[in-house]
Amino acid sequence: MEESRLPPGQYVPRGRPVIHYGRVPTFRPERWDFRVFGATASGAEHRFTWDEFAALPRDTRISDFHCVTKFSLMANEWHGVTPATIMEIAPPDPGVRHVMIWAEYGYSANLRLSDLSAQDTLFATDLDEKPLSPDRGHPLRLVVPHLYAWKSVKWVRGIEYLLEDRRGFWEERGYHNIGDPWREQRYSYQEEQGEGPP
Ligand SMILES: Nc1nc2c(c(=O)[nH]1)N[C@H]1C(S)=C(S)[C@@H](COP(=O)(O)O)O[C@H]1N2
Ligand SMILES: [Mo]
Repeated sequence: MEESRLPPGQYVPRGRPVIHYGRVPTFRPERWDFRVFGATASGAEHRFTWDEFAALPRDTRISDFHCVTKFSLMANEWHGVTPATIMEIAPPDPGVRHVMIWAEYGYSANLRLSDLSAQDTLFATDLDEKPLSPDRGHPLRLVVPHLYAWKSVKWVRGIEYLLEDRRGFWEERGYHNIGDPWREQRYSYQEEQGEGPP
């Protein structure tokens, strides 16, 4: 049932809001790359060109997502590349527990490695059987449905493997380091011991 699928304090709006900070970037395939860097297992950075990324195997995930401003978008069909596929090609050092997801213009969001490798998390190229529109993150966005949607980074360009947790763009500006909507982890003042960087 719809209600049991809605985290506390959330509502389903009319229409499908688009929300982000700053401008919509222009996609230039010849300049685009996806970098996996930081504490990789090999110590080297792995770089995918757009053609390489587009040739990776695909999966589909159906999920809801929840913005901290309280609207939720239900039953989105995302199609794209699983983090597991990328992590097989460019694995993290065994000491890695956190990642920073990087996007155009320096937008970022930090995640626990376990959130990145969760079953429902996907690097999406398509929404509801169509390529992402520019304002929804074309050509690639991360979708982390089990965390507030600021973690679902649009126009994503890379993963940085971290040996120590660090706050991303909104996490530095007063939002919760973890952001679990089922526990209403909206703001950093709610963080308990161990939920934020040391
Ligand atoms: N690069 C980038 N990704 C972003 C944002 C942003 O400002 N920049 N905003 C986030 C927020 S707060 C939300 S609610 C969702 C909104 O996704 P939508 O526009 O597809 O609804 O994108 C997230 N991803
Ligand atoms: Mo949001």
